[in-house]
Amino acid sequence: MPSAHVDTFTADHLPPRDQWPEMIFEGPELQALAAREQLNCAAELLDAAVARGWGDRPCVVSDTVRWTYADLLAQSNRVANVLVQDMGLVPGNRVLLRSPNTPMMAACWMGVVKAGGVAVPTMPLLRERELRVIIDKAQISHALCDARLSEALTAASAGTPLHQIRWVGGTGTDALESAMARHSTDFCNIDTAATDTAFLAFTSGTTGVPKATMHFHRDVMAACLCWPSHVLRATADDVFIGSPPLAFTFGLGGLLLFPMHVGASTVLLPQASPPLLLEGIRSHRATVVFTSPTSYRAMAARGAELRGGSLRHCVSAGEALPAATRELWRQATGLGMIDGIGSTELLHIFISATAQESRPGATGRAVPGYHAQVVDDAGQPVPDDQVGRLAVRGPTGCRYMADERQRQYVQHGWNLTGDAYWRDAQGYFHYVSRTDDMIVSSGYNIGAPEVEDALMAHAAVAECGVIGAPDDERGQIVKAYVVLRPGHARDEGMVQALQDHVKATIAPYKYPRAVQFLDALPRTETGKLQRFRLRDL
Ligand code: 3UK
Repeated sequence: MPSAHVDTFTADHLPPRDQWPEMIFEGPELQALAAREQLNCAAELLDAAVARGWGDRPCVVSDTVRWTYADLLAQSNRVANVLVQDMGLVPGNRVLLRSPNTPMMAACWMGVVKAGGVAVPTMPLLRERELRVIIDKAQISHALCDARLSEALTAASAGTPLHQIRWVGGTGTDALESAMARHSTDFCNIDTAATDTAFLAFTSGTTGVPKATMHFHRDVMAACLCWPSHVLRATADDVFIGSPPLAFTFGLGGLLLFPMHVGASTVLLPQASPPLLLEGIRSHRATVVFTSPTSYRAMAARGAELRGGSLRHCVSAGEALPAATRELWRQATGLGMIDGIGSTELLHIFISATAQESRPGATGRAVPGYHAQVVDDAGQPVPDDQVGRLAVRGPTGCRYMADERQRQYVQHGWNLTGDAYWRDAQGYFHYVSRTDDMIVSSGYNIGAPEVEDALMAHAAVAECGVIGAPDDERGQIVKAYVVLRPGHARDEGMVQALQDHVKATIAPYKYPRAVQFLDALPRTETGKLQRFRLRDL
């Protein structure tokens, strides 16, 4: 396939072919996709939408902006012209994007990809040090950055290849919008190969140097054809909203790619803490929401305000959805939930279930297009009901840019997500823990999330995190860190009550022998509990 990348950096840093996962394209749509040699996913999602007659439909919306598909196309084309004509972008160059979720960020993502650039979206909260690692690793030459976030990026770019920056909302000669105003709303898309890299997603890894996952133009379209078509089944009348940043593939898919694929609109909130997300759902009459289990738990307190409202689909991912949270949400709002496990490596969700087909305690079944199995340490499938390592393959998969850890994530052609799961006879996959979060106490295997789930069903518990703490006698003991709801005392009586509650809910040997109260739990920007930081306490 003729690559359009003049700058061959991403192609040069792909993992060796024999370390790629085996890719599967099942069914007529994915087969047709696999057969296409040239493909630009931004052209596919945007130019094609307007050509299809969706030009006047609302596309990206915020509290201050309401762009149709035609508007987003015009803005993206202007961004592409600025990149190519003013900033000297050559296809294959990496372009760092740094902004909260806004319509302009959507235009930047599309503009970069239309111009054959490789988008590298980054989380707004990253600091100079973290940005520098990304700039060095991806050899970033260009950046489009929200002017309010200029400080860390300016500092991080010193002495790196990053030499071209335009500021969104800036006022100087290097402001993006004033440059855009000087350019045409027409742009001739770069005819990239389906297997040219469209964007790099850095893992929200809790330890070690961040890894860059490489996603082709084809991968973007493959993701649109799987989970959204088979599980979410949204339509052009849907209004998407949610909290994950566009720099997190959960947010990129859920809040940009998937709504555009069906001609729907998406509400981009620069800040989406639980109260702001709840307000946004109400004021924009959103029908589809993407957020984390923790956020649903927090919103449930005011869930009555959403009852009988616009919401139809509530999607939870990023962390295991505790059965208690699903139930709390149903009681508060009357709404079911779609749980789904996805990963940065696989781009989006590969095991999931509709609200109707969900089973309490299970994530769901393999999404059509993906195959999943539970394997032992040698990669051999284990019988149903037995805990092992989750292995997945399908039309997307892990490609770490120049990273030895590729051999850990991909083995025997399967993606190993690092999760312990078991499958039941109906093909539902049940989450146990991260493989390295399994607690072994007196020879018993105990998954931390199962204990958290039990604790969370107690009325006094707002949030909790469970780890294995070293113990001379038992090897490890179950230790719980608990954030109490307001009005509950942090005393011995509460410790006893929580322990008794767990013993009465799950097998008594799983109860937390140690309980410590905290004001808040350590979390990543994507909302994941950082168990390693609990271990360090
Ligand atoms: C965990 C879950 C149980 C699991 C993601 C949807 O989370 C995403 O990507 P990350 O790379 O993390 C992947 C890991 O997170 N996980 C995610 N969802 C669930 N565990 N139940 C779930 N529903 O350990 C997985 O290996 O940050 C999620 C879509 C795109 C994503 N990138």
